Amino acid sequence: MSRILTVGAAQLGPIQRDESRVSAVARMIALMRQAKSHGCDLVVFPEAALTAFFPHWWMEDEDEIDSYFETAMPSNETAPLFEEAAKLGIGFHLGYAELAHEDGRKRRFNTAVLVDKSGKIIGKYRKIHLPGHPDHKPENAFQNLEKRYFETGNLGWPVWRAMDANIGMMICNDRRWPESYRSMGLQDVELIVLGYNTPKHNPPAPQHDRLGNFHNQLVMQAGAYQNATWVVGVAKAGLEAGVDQIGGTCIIAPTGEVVAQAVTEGDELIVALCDMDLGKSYKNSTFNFARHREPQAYGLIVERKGAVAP
Ligand code: CDT
Repeated sequence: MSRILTVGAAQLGPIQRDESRVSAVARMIALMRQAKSHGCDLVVFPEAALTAFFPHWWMEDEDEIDSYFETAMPSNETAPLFEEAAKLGIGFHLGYAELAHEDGRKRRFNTAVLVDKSGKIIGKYRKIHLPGHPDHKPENAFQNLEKRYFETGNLGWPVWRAMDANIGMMICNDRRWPESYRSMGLQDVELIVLGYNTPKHNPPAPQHDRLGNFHNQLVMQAGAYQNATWVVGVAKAGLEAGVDQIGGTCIIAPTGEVVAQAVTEGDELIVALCDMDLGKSYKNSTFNFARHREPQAYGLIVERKGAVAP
């Protein structure tokens, strides 16, 4: 008996600075209904899916910064998404900026939740690999201020048993790092879901610009194959608040092959029937970790942060 999870990847086009959360949620509800009509069990939305991607501009006013964050999930504005999910009987993954009060202080994280078919949050992940810089760089066409607006995630990479599958999450820049996938691979992950906001232009290294879509697929295909897991990567795409972002939302099998891919830079749903047992032959052979990994030789990976030349 195969375990088929029908997964929808719900790419969003741009959300402009003046677009309300209510409007963004309405767009996601439309995609969720479309996903249900295609028989989806789970629909995956992008990173920070409720607003324009505000790390692209400099802000100093605390209240203005906080206005992009959620203090509750669900909130008044996002509750309709949870209610619709419960009504339709469909799970979802949603990325958002989280303002928490922990350890006696205000903390900000780039967060995603996994919600089951009853509309209940069953998993939370906080982004670990924050790209960019904490300081203002007015010489750049736009900012990449995740290191200013977010703290490094403090929840690790848990894997949850949900919908008869082992499901994990990462967020955007995490997908470029093999450690993210392996941390979940070591928990027998079968499906990794993630959202991203990836500009076409990379101010510190414009020579990379022509490779944005290639690198997007390269890292997710490698992560899928090397850990024998499905990977679903979902973009917020198109020209948003002056920043042009890649699309390329895709669903990748444990074979490393792309099985579905978006063709626009707007709101677009793609769907795949994902057999959660497809990775088993890899996990039993080439990537039988228990038999073939050699952790005693991997010490540097956790001991050392930056590269040191010989
Ligand atoms: N949101 C996010 O993490 N974006 C980064 C920007 C590019 S840094 C090369 C990303 O990894 O796509």
